[in-house]
Amino acid sequence: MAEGTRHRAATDPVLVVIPTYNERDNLAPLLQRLHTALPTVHALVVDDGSPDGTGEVADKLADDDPRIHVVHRGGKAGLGAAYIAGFRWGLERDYATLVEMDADGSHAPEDLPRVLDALHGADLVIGSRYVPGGALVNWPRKRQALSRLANLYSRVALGVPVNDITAGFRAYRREVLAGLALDEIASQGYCFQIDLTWRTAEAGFTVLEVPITFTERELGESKMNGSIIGEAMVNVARWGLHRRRAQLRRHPAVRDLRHRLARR
Ligand SMILES: Nc1nc2c(ncn2[C@@H]2O[C@H](COP(=O)(O)OP(=O)(O)O)[C@@H](O)[C@H]2O)c(=O)[nH]1
Ligand SMILES: [Mg+2]
Repeated sequence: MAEGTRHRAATDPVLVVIPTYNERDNLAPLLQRLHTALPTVHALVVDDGSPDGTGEVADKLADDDPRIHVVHRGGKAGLGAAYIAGFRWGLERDYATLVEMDADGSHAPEDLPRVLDALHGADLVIGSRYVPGGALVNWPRKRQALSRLANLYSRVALGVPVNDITAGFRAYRREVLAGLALDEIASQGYCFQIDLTWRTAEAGFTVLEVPITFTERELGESKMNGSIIGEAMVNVARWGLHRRRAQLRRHPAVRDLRHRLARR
């Protein structure tokens, strides 16, 4: 299909997938803000059996509002697994656009209309902290440094020209996710965002970044930890090596050498 035709395809209806683990006090205000900004979008809360009762809060909200849906999963299995479950749920239904958004208020629903508008000219739109106009509010210095480093490391290893590859506020056209082998994606933590961005770009889809303001949560706790960072470092290095090896194999001098050796 021609680029232009594909990009004029409908982006409605929209499903906003919201993974939750212990976000009891954040969920209702967030959904309220979301539906004030965009009254027609649907939200899917994917809760991993939060001990604080977030799942029950979500069920109550869903009982009163047909735009809110809930998937309950057995136990904490990571952000990546929760998103994949949410994407599958959305792909089985007729949603044209699937959005990723945190439950803790870091991603402002008020920024989402701009993200969705940009999807008319792209296949994946990333709400980016690191393009002109993007901003960080109250994010600890340590987290900022880690995030910058993760982006630099990923860009060097993978060669994907994206400024905020770990960003978790994004909108995908359904064709992108339907075309990716979701079964193969094992990344659990923030590495999941890098993994999906890299696969999307490799598949030839258009990725666009629009500036957003990321605000640190006021309630509840972050689930970021050392093993999440370790997973990202190891996986990105592995993908980077695969990429370099494939590039090398395609190099004319290497191809020539392989032919000569094969003839011997
Ligand atoms: N379902 C589910 N959600 C998770 C899990 N880990 C994190 N989340 C959610 O993912 C979002 C981002 O996590 P957060 O802890 O705020 O990470 P941070 O913003 O990088 O500090 C929040 O909505 C969390 O509740 C998990 O294992 N399962
Ligand atoms: Mg957060």
